[in-house]
Amino acid sequence: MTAGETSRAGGEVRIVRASATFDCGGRCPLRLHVKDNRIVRVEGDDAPEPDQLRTCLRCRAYRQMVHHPERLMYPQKRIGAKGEGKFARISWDEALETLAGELKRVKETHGPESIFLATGGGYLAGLHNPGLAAARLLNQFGGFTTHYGNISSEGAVWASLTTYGSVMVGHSRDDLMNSKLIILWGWDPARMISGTNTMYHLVRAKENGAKVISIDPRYHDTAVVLADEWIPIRPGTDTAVMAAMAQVMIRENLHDQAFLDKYTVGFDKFADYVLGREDGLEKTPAWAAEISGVAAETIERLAREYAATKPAALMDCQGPARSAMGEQYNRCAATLCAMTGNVGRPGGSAGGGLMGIPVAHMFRMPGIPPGKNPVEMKGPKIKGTLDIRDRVVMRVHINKIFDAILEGKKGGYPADIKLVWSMCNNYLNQTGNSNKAARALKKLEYLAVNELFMTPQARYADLLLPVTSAAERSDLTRPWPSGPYYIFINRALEPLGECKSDLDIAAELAERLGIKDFKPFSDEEYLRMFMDQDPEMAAQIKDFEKFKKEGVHRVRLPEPIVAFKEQIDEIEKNPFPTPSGKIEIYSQRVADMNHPLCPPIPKYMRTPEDRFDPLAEKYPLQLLTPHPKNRVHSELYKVEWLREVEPHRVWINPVDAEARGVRNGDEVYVFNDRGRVAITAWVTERIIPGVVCIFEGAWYSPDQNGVDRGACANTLTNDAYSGGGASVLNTALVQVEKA
Ligand SMILES: Nc1nc2c(c(=O)[nH]1)N[C@H]1C(S)=C(S)[C@@H](COP(=O)(O)OP(=O)(O)OC[C@H]3O[C@@H](n4cnc5c(=O)[nH]c(N)nc54)[C@H](O)[C@@H]3O)O[C@H]1N2
Ligand SMILES: Nc1nc2c(c(=O)[nH]1)N[C@H]1C(S)=C(S)[C@@H](COP(=O)(O)OP(=O)(O)OC[C@H]3O[C@@H](n4cnc5c(=O)[nH]c(N)nc54)[C@H](O)[C@@H]3O)O[C@H]1N2
Ligand SMILES: [Mo]
Repeated sequence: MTAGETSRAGGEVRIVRASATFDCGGRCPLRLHVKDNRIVRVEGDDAPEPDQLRTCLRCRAYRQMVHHPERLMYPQKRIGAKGEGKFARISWDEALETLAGELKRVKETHGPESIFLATGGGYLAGLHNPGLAAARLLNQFGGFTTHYGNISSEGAVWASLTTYGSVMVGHSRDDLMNSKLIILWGWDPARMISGTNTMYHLVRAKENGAKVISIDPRYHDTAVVLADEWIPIRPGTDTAVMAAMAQVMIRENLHDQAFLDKYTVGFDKFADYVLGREDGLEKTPAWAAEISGVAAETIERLAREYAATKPAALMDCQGPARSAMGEQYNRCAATLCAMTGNVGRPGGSAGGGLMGIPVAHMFRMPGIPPGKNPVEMKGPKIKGTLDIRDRVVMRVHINKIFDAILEGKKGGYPADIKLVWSMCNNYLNQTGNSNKAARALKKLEYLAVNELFMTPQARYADLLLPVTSAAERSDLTRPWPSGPYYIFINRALEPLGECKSDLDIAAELAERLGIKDFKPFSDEEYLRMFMDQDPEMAAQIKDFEKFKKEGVHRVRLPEPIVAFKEQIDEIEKNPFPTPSGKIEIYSQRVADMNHPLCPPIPKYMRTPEDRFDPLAEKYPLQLLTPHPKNRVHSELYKVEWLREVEPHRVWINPVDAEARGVRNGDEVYVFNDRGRVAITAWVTERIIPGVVCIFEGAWYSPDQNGVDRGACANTLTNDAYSGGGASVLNTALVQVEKA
């Protein structure tokens, strides 16, 4: 059907070019068929090969989310106990008056630092970006406290900055066609999206003859589809295996010494560690086998194959790095990429775990800048990620938000938090230790939540403000830095119910707080301005109306983008953005930090709640909590079509299941000292013995006995962070028993 045609049921159907704004790494161009202010059908990109950006399963179910019967449609205030979920409808007038009053009260009684702004990645577009709007409002109001640290990837960010001085360490995905060997090291892009067409390019690379090896505790979907070999590994032990691969390469002289001499510093110190000259312990394959469960012969073979096959792409990512020593895995992966001379080469890779392409400045999110935060301007400056410990002074680590609410200044946090204004996140559900988070939310004086759904966090609110979905707004967006394309979201629907965008909520609140001219322009005027003022976008997109009509602007790349190609082609002219100008296998900056958990060269180190922790006697299983294919974190949880895709289950190996009398489909408890979840068991050899897996994002839903019937992974995880700032969401010991 094309625009203007009549549908079978009669009535005009419009086709609107738009996109969802999820935090998934991709961005599907969508054609929304709209009739009577309802999306009646969703179609994807209609560009021919090879341009077509393939639509994901989540976007195909988009209309069930937008029109879900449980969408919040009007403002509400709490009438029951905190967390009980009892609310009464109120007017926008009352809602905004109350929130304005609470903000003033808390600022006057406790100071602006007692106001905490909790934002997240739920809406990744520029104009209506909730965090930007609220930060701008609160800055003008007197300031606020907030969090620092990327919950997704702080380990990888730290590793990339340490090693390369840049976070743009990826290649455009079409460059996979140039690889002869692709190692998926903790990377499963069939499920998570590292750029909309990543799987398409991986399949083409495979057809082109590339060998694909997957190293993961799970035999995941990408491995099922593509891998020639699956190398199962125990969680948190990748760095040991990588160090042993380096040992094999050095012993057999397989590494690229000329490359190391020219482009890196500190390889000798890493070699001292690997060969045991530093600590008397040689990092042999036998040593790594004992730790990781990967056979010594496999490690040797892998080292030889990776060193000999050129070019080869070692693709490490962020999942294994979201753990107690996570950054070491990305640091060591980058070191192997340098040892094999694969950095800056087509078909190679730089490691570092982030995969952002170095033209990402083209894909900066346009938006209204939030200005300066008076609360932060008072205190010590927040420095770069490398100085992570100093940053704690004025902000709260993202995995410590709830601990900060509970402990306040006495606990070493920058403020006694009294009021939280939350939007675009569901951190009760999505950061470590949900039971503790629930206690913290009960302790608050006031919690206001802008939301589309009654999420677990929204249940604890004193005030609920209903927000529009991306289908109800016009905006500009783009994928994560993997592109390369821009998207114009045309508004498909009039706002449903009484919903408003966060920007419009902030603007109305501004009036009540005496802040003038908060949103002087219309949406359309703003979007035009963003495009004109962004030099890269203005250079790309000449015709605003055409872009709007087509909904997508594809950036033509003359050739695949390769991170650090300039440096490798001509290091004299183009040094790496590190202090030494080279790839820092040894980092003096890290050495100067003198942090016991941040060695200046990558190292395997033991951690709390690893397999050797005495706690393993009580809780012998390691818990993995990867991202769900049928949701984006906790978003889309209510969508029935997507629930059918994959029931929420705990993966458990037959060896572990039998030892506990558990059969496939049984109800089980998974538990540790932090909490207990009830969930169905999936007994499968797709996960190794000693490890269980619960996908993150299922909604926390404790019963009267404190058993989480929703089986949220974070009921079991820890609210700690690593030396480099990674949230330790993949380091938790648990036990399983039949329910
Ligand atoms: N469908 C969907 N896509 C998403 C998201 C989503 O929620 N849903 N979320 C998006 C976001 S915000 C992010 S940050 C990215 C996250 O993307 P990633 O960080 O890549 O994803 P994860 O699912 O956490 O983990 C990736 C893989 O690491 C493996 N793994 C875990 N621990 C270890 C280990 O110690 N060693 C090894 N070798 N492997 C290990 C897991 O089994 C999993 O297969 O995904 C994005 N894409
Ligand atoms: N155990 C475990 N936990 C994890 C992870 C893991 O690997 N394991 N991964 C972590 C990662 S990488 C991430 S990025 C985080 C994600 O953590 P969150 O950002 O908290 O996750 P979401 O579930 O995406 O929550 C986004 C919320 O924003 C709402 N929303 C959407 N659009 C809008 C809007 O326009 N305005 C407002 N006000 N709200 C909106 C959605 O309804 C949803 O409730 O989760 C982390 N949690
Ligand atoms: Mo993330």
